[in-house]
Amino acid sequence: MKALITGITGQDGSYLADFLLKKGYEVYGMVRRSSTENFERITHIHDKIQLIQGDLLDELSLIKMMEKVEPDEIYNLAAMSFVPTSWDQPILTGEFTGIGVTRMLEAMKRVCPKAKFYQASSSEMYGKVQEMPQTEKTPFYPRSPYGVSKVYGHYITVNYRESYNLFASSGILFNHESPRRGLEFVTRKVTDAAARIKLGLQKELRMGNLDAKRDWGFAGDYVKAMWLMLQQDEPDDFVISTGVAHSVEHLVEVAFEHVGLTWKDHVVTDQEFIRPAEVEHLLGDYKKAKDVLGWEPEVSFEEMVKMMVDADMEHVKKQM
Ligand code: NAP
Ligand code: F7E
Repeated sequence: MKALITGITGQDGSYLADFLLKKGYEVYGMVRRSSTENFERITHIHDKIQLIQGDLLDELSLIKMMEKVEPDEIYNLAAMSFVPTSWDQPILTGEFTGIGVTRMLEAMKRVCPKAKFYQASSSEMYGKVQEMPQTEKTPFYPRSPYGVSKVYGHYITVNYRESYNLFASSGILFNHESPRRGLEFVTRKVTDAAARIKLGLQKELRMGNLDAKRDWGFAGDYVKAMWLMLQQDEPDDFVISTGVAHSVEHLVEVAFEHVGLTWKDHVVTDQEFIRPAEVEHLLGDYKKAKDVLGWEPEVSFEEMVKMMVDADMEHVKKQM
């Protein structure tokens, strides 16, 4: 089986590549050209995967890539994924995260219509939540240009499924984290800071809204759900979550306590990190995924935060 992953250099792409290689897949990854290589998360599998240059903005590059690979499964994980940047670059976010999905689906329709397509939808689509917990049937109310773009990507996936009979599934994934998470996202920002403060390299941590609540899971568990969605007989949409929400404050508390620090001695609120419109509380109901896919999360919030702090302690020590 051949799998094509866009966004392979990102957190999820790297975990998915690990997972598919273990399953015996030939793994192809799309990477955009840059003046320096950005392969930190896939260095350990570089000799086992094949990388092809392409960009979500360039339709022809997507067509040529699919002609070359002839994939059985396509995982569209590439996107501009950091919510605050989406207010600074709303048009580019729409191009990558929204219209980019149409470019992928069009290329697949022309080149390999029998392939199975996974779209990385997001709990950010629920935004100002209309019900608690959120299911596949909860109406969307996005609160950022990122969330709006993901709603577009989600519905164009549903539309191509219904219009052209493509096997196109959408995973509505709630926040998922790991030691490979980008440093600007709140979990990694906190675990990295806990390590730096513990090791004497940093004194304070400047944060935004500590009251926001998220349903945080482990990325390694979530990529398995992506794969399971493409092993079904019919395409469909699934919420992937843990069913438990924690506040940002609790996240900080668990991370700092793990290295013997009192968070209140170090954390400072800074307006710079307050968003123009906030998503206050996300909580997912993964019952459909459990019933249909047999999927359940395996790593708890506390285990994941400690795993990330431990990894950052090692990482920071190596830099000293
Ligand atoms: P990430 O670490 O930010 O990775 C994003 C990937 O997209 C990177 O490989 C990046 O390449 C690539 N990319 C961005 N723009 C591109 C373009 N124009 N052409 C080609 N590649 C491009 O994101 P992630 O956390 O792994 O998330 C994966 C996907 O799931 C994203 O679509 C995200 O929006 C979605 N999602 C994430 C979460 C979460 O909690 N992690 C939850 C729900 C949905 P470079 O390395 O070159 O920048
Ligand atoms: O923020 C609050 C912030 O940036 C989480 C992406 O993967 O998940 C992610 O989006 C919460 C927000 O993730 C800081 O206001 C407080 O309420 O880690 P985050 P996100 O915005 O939820 C979804 C599902 C995606 O799809 C996205 O691609 O934490 N917060 N203080 C802070 N957030 C950050 N980044 N930095 C702070 O200092």
